Amino acid sequence: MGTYDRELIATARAMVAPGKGLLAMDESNGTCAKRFEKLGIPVTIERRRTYRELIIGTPNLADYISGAILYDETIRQSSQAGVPLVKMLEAAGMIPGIKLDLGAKDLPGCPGEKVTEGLDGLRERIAEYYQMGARFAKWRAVIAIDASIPSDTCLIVNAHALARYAALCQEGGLVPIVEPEVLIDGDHSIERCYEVTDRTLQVVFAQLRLNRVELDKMILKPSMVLSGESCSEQASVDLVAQMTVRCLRDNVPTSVPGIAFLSGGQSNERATAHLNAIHTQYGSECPWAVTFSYARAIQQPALDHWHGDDANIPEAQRRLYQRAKLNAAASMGQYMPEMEREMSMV
Ligand code: 5MM
Repeated sequence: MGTYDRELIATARAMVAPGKGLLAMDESNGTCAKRFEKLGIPVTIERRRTYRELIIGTPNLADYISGAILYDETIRQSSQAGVPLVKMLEAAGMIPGIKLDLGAKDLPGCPGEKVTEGLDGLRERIAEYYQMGARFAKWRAVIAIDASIPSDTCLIVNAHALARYAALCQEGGLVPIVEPEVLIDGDHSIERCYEVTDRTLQVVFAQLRLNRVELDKMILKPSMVLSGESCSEQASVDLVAQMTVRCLRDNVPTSVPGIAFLSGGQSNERATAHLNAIHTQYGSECPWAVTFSYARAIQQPALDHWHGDDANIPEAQRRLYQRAKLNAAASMGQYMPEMEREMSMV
């Protein structure tokens, strides 16, 4: 038994507890800047702190959110009242998580492809974040689709990094979220997305095994199998659910306790409807807990409403809570599109 075995199993189970999902709020400063600039919100450390406090301080968010993925800056910040944000999360009943990757950088020799960096010094960083209260972590690899990519080079180096990260997390007491994101960008068909996602997951699980990652102590955060964003023929909700579940069943061992999808540029409503269809149509084929780990598809209505104006915080929080509630309903196959209308009328 490893030092943290029992704790890792308990944390992984709690992350995908029935009726709950994860909230990704780990935007790096660059991504956060792009989202703030679009709305004319000043890109300052103080505005980022206020926004993150708005999210964490949303009343009763733990009804539907098991844990939140933080960015390095956020895990070190305190509320306006001086309470560390990580303590606020814990007190509200949510598990603190931390983004460990340092971003996707150009992959030499492979035009248009990226490799995620951050392995150097990772053991020491994990020890520090564990001390600060983090109990799980996230590392995102990005896989782009084009006629000639992804290359095997891109798939292998990214999967290797994911596996090295995951093994270090388990050694240091953090449940690794393994996130291989096949990007929605492009005009590819859903069949092509299936082919790439299938190959990606094959390579990822081969590397996880090679690096002795214990599959019962991790969470997989995949993208759904979707038509490319600019493909003229967009797959139906049912086809997305069907092909996504088929791809996962073909590749994800039953020992993995949970799958928590990313939203990956889908509209809020589509991300919720797809998760719901996975449960209502194909739930009996899923041996793992299946839920969400959305960033944009939960946060966007709140960010749009807040708009940097603190007078808007209570309504922004209500919108965040409602989006979390709808996704939690979808994670149990209990979402209905009419609930969207009810949400906007409250
Ligand atoms: C919050 O976005 C995360 C990536 O941020 P950086 O690119 O700035 O590092 C991202 O990893 C996110 O956690 C997941 O992709 C899920 O987010 P979406 O918006 O796809 O649900």
